[in-house]
Amino acid sequence: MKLYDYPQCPFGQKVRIVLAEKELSYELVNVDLRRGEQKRPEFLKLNPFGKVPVLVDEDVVVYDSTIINEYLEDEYPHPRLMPEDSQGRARTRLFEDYADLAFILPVGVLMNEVRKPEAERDAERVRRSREEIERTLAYLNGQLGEQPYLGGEFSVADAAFAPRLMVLRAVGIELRPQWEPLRRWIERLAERPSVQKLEGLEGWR
Ligand SMILES: N[C@@H](CCC(=O)N[C@@H](CS)C(=O)NCC(=O)O)C(=O)O
Repeated sequence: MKLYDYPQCPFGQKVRIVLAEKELSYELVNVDLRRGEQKRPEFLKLNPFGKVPVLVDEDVVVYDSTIINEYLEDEYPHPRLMPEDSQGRARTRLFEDYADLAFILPVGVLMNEVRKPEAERDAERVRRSREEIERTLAYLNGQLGEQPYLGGEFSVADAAFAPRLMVLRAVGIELRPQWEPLRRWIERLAERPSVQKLEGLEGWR
């Protein structure tokens, strides 16, 4: 298997967690986004959107992190990273979609702002992304309750949140004292070898 990816891409990180959890070996092909390699004709043949990650498994080409993770689950079902019942599967898919849209994106916006010298930051963008992240965290805290992971057992939904949960402190988001289930979940995720070996978080953890 080959994974076309970029170390700092949180969508690629979702897929790398799932590959590690399933103990699948693969060749990592670095697509340098800074040099626009994702828009070269040979890469566009793999993914017409010109984005990483892309997985090539023999003659199967799959792009989009959520669809890649579903393919991996279908093709390599052990260990299971999705519930078997349709209700649980729908819930897992909803959480994964929520991670992509309501968490990965605003944390990315905040990371871009925090990287800039303070005088150059867009205060309104910082305020809006912080607000969205905190709303998401409060919701997740409520959803977790006493469960160790989002759907009870570790799943692709936890894998989707994990990379960006690892950088919260570095972007200045503090967990509220009443978010105890959330804090315990983040600690549990940080202990998983699949999360510990993630590349692209250097300087942020
Ligand atoms: N929905 C896609 C999003 C992938 C994505 O946005 N990848 C970014 C890097 S993190 C990318 O390749 N950007 C390059 C570009 O848009 O030119 C997924 O889940 O895989």
